[in-house]
Amino acid sequence: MGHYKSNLRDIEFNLFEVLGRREILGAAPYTEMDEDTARSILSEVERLATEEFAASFEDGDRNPPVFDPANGGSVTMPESFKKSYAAYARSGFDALDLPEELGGTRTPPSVRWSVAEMVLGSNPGVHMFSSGPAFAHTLWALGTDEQKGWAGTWAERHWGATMVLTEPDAGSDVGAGRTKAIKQADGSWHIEGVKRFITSAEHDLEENIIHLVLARPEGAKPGTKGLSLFVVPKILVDWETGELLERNGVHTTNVEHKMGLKISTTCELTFGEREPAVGWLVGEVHDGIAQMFHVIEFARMMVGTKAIATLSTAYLNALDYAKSRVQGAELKFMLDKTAPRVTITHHADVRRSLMTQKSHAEGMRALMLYTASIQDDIAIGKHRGDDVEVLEKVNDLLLPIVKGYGSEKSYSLIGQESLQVFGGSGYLQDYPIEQYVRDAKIDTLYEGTTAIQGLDFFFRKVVRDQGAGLTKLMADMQEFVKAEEGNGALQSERELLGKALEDLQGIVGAMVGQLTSAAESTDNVNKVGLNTTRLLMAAGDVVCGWLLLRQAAVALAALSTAVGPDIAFYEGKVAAARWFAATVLPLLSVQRTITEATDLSLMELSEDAF
Ligand code: ST9
Repeated sequence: MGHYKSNLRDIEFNLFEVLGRREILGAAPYTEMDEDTARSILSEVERLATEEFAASFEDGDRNPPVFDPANGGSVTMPESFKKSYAAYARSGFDALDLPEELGGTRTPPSVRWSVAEMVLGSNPGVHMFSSGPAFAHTLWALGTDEQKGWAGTWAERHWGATMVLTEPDAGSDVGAGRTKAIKQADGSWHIEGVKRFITSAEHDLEENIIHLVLARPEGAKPGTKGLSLFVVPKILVDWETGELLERNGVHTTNVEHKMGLKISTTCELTFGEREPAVGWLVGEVHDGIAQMFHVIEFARMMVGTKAIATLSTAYLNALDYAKSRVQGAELKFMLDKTAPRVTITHHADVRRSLMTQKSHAEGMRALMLYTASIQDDIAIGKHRGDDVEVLEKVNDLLLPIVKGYGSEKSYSLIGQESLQVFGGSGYLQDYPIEQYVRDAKIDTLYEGTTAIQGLDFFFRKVVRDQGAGLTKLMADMQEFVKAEEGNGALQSERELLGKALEDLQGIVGAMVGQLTSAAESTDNVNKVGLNTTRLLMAAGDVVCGWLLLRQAAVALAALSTAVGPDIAFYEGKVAAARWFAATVLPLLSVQRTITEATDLSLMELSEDAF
């Protein structure tokens, strides 16, 4: 048995019992995807994830890729991982993203992210190295007519891909990038500079890798708005015939040694040092940062999904262990040294821990799939010619929550709760949890740190969007608070949600006030900065609480006719929602008090006092 424990029952509950995805399957543009096809894809992915992808998870950590700087900066991947990767490529499920023009079957985002959850939970490297087709889709969407043809070749040949933003002195601050682009007489560009932390930039899984690179054309303005996006192949291509030509002047000059996620190569890329690194401007327009954000938005959703998937399998591993580990007597017999020893699921603190993990893992899966369902509705609405602006704002608002809240909560709960259930054994490599902890830490860092997600959430998704997404989401949550679904059984939980909503509004209101007061003294904007991460996490708690309670209402209704294992499943859904409402939502009022009381004393403290 591999390490990965899936929860397809819960994925299908989200899709078909809560989010009503049956209605959108078969609707244009997803005419090829009916419910049976979606269910059979999900069941086959679950099989692949638990068997073939999971098979190399541990080996990829213990025997990571080998970098050979002497051999032109080559990387040899472990044989075990090559098999897992090939199994995904063979399945064709890594190309579900693609339009028919690129050989795909249009699949709604909710189904695609359900697939992604299982692949990412089982072996994140398999998903990340397989991003080539999705990147080709980006070039197809943004490129010139000629470049759309390149995208076709790229997808068909299954070449690898990278997103190339970060530099040694330009991490969160992408606009500080110094990599140059110099225009050539034939219309191509020469790229010169060093990029760092580039995921999947070198491997021997595919014959070619296509880099999407942000660089600054000579004379362009500073900051992100002066950056343009270039397509730079590792090996140059005759795009007419698809023939591979000579090596391009982009080389991997280092592969980092990391705490976790060791199977994923994190590379330094040097452009134009030995020979010219030739690139082409994507779409022949200088709109690099906006173009790159097509990829970044997708990647942020992916990172949140990876984190949530890891918490889910960590919880299910902890649950299995707790059901078989016998230790101590029940608390009520604590004074009787002869009392029977019991499995640790009988201990109150273990139950607290397990339900904390379950409610967060399932709440955040609900958050991820709800976000994906909004993406379904946007795509279908656009296809019909409907106005989808508000839906787009809701999706924009939810993305930093999926990424920032999803990664922070998952990492801390895997370390604090899942591992802890195993006692000292959790610290050993005999169980997968210590690797989960190491592999999941990166999720709070790459694709924009949690601090960046918090800034994005408040300044861009709330203030700049004039609350459009937030107002819609708040209204939907308010409607649930006032509704009578669940036959009154969830009355006190609805009240707790209503109070948490008020507190969330209070936090936003306080921060808007702090921002407004920056007109009198610009320093006051730091009061906002002291609270952006707090707001992001508070918003995550409220949205997850709402979605769990929606699920509980569905589960309560289903319980009247449920039979067999469904009874425990639905009871578990109701219990998780009640637990979250009772133990997490009340904490919002403390966060509100802290936000309202924020002053500038921390900012005024001298550096020496830290
Ligand atoms: C990395 C790799 O970490 C990690 C693993 C990768 C895994 C690979 C696999 C991924 C698969 C992907 C497949 C792709 C498939 C796609 C298919 C789709 C067809 N939303 O606020 P301003 C734009 S890589 C949208 O002034 P600053 C916008 O254009 C490294 N757009 O920013 C805006 O203009 P306007 C990751 C946004 O102060 C412009 O930027 N690194 C958003 O100049 C300027 O905005 C990072 O993530 C947004 N949320 O710069 C960087 N935000 O305002 C983190 C901005 O006119 N740093 N734009 O609309 C940041 O995000 C900073 O906030 C900053 C600030 C750089 C944007």
